[in-house]
Amino acid sequence: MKRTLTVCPYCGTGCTFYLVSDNGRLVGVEPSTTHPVSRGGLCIKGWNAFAFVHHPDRLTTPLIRRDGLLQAASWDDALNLVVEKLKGLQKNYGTDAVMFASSAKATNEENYLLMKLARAVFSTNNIDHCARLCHSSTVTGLAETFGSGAMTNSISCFDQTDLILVIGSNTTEQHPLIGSRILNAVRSGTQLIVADNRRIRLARQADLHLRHKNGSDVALLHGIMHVIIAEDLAEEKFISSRTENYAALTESVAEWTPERAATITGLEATEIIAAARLFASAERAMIVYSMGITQHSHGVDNVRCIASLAMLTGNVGRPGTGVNPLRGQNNVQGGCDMGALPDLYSGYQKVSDPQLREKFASSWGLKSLPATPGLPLTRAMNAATEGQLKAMFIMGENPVISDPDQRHAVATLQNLELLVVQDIFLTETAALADIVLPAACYAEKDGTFTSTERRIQRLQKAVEPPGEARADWEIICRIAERAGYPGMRYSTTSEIMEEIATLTPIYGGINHERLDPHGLQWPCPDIDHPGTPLLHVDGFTRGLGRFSPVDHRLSAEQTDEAYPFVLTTGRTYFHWHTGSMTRRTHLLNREEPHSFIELHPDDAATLGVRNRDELLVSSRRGRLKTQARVTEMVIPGVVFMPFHFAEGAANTLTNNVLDPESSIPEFKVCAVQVEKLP
Ligand SMILES: Nc1nc2c(c(=O)[nH]1)N[C@H]1C(S)=C(S)[C@@H](COP(=O)(O)OP(=O)(O)OC[C@H]3O[C@@H](n4cnc5c(=O)[nH]c(N)nc54)[C@H](O)[C@@H]3O)O[C@H]1N2
Ligand SMILES: Nc1nc2c(c(=O)[nH]1)N[C@H]1C(S)=C(S)[C@@H](COP(=O)(O)OP(=O)(O)OC[C@H]3O[C@@H](n4cnc5c(=O)[nH]c(N)nc54)[C@H](O)[C@@H]3O)O[C@H]1N2
Ligand code: SF4
Ligand SMILES: [Mo]
Repeated sequence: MKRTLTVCPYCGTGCTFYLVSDNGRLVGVEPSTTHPVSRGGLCIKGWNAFAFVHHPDRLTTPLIRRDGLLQAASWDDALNLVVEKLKGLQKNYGTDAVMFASSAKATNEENYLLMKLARAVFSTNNIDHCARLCHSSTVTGLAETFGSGAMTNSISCFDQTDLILVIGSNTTEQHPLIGSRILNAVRSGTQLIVADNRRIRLARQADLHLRHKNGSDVALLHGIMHVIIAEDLAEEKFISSRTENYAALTESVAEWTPERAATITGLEATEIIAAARLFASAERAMIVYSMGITQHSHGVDNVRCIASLAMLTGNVGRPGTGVNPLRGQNNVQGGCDMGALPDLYSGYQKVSDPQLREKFASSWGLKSLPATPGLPLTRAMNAATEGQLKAMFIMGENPVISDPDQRHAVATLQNLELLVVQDIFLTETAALADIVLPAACYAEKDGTFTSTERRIQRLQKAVEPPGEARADWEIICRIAERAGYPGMRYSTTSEIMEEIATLTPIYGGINHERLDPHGLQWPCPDIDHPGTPLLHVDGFTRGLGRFSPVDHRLSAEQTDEAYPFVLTTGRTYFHWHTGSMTRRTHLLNREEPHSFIELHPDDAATLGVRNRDELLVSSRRGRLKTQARVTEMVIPGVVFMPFHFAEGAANTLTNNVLDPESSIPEFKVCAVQVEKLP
């Protein structure tokens, strides 16, 4: 038996484990007892992370659509066709007629290379990835207020805090090993406020559970800040020495009495007052948030309010404090760090800055690089519908199931003149492609992932990829080669990391050797730097922290007679997003085999619905059949669906309306009708 230490391919918590293999086949997983985050534990997805790797559905050869059918092809034919078609479309319609979608499942090295391929070889800034659907509101909101969009503190801080506010994060299910840290902290006396109207596991342990209406976080946070200021609980010293624009904040929350906030949130004014007093009384308070905050048409405003609350109470820059957006995918932090974003190179260096363009161009052996920022992924989908975008190269994403408004997403992808999908399985998206490229999965390659606490860690190859599947980085390099670009020849991923380090100040001191055994946290500017567990200690990345006041806006779609329920969507413990991996993992799929919808017992009674009844759910965009789960997890008037299931796909219902600043879709609120099927 061989044991290979590597990083979990599921969530951004960043647990490491040993893949156990026997004769080239994976047979199990063993946790790492010394790792600072997993500490000998794993969640059920981690324990089962070997199971999909040898699944018979794995893609083993390139496929080209001929006579309407995807047929096996050689790598040479497939890659020649990719390059020929992309270049041809660019010749006819301009370089920005193509879009690259990178992958938070792929390594840092691979994300860096795909962004280099887009910019250096295909001369477009049209590159983005699923962070657009996820924490783009964070990247925008925290860059403005703090100067850096990442989690300010470290996971170990949960052991050193007095109070944790969990707002819009189902931590025990979605970041299980962080969730169990929070539960441990609560057991040893840390106070817990949960602001989420679902009765999630953490809510049952909370000192205060705020079940406010979906989409009302700005009102809630305004009400809380109003009370803190009115009752003189603000941290004046921190505000005067470390921040700017405070007067504007006080003005913007002046009218947000708890009574006014109560009418919008559906809470009692006393609950808002209690939350404010509890939060402000803590010596060290941590804020944890995730999709309940970001996935709104006012997601950036939500993030701004969270940043303001932390600064107002002096909770930034010390252990056990901070603003902690939990990043979702195993390497979505890395995808952002590597510049798989339309306006930024690696290390958040702006494409619009001529000096930075010059730096990247000269390192990449080019005279110039494109200057105008590219399209965010969600806007690219719209541009494709309208015909401005002609081709998409999608590496490791499955938008048919994960994008809002499925009918729109499918029509868009079908409207393209060229769709290339590079995945490990023939997903619903790959099934629509003109060319499919088979990729190696995490267990079959090396490189690095960056976890939510900015910890860059090494994955190591445990087994060979199936058939002719190749690591994403090798495929990207071969495409560059065929396109006639000589600057992408690497024999190892560590050579790629050396290049990243020279161009990316926050990764300046990173090389593969230094990452053993437990990785390093960026910023790590030089080779002697020990890494940075805590951001904004003496000053904010941008200098002074900026209070950014916001106006209150309702969610784009409100309920009415035809669509009387609020639908909110999210996840379950057992499945991963579009299910490509977890639905092919027997033990996980057995636990949660069907699409379902959570419905409050009062609503069920009104509709005459019993547990497990088949329901028809419809919105202005589409309809689906699913199974009722009658439960007090949700409040009356709100229904919840996970989006993991292709049959009964929640995204047939969701609303493709975007936050104007971050371009994130409003996955957390739309209006639906629920009916019992005869
Ligand atoms: N098992 C599993 N784990 C995962 C994933 C997975 O698919 N499966 N995905 C990963 C990824 S990429 C991500 S981004 C994270 C997401 O992790 P989370 O954000 O924790 O997960 P969600 O279920 O999307 O939403 C969390 C909570 O937001 C609440 N919510 C909805 N609307 C509102 C609102 O208006 N205000 C507030 N305050 N709360 C609201 C919901 O009730 C829900 O409990 O999970 C990661 N971990
Ligand atoms: N309704 C609703 N929709 C949502 C959300 C929501 O809360 N509600 N959340 C949104 C969020 S936060 C996110 S992050 C997105 C996620 O959306 P996606 O990123 O589209 O979802 P995944 O299923 O994680 O897709 C990852 C793909 O990568 C493939 N893959 C795995 N490993 C590799 C590899 O090494 N190489 C390659 N090339 N491919 C690989 C998998 O097979 C899979 O097809 O969904 C969004 N959609
Ligand atoms: S908590 Fe996240 S990283 Fe850890 S084992 Fe579970 S899915 Fe993997
Ligand atoms: Mo995500």
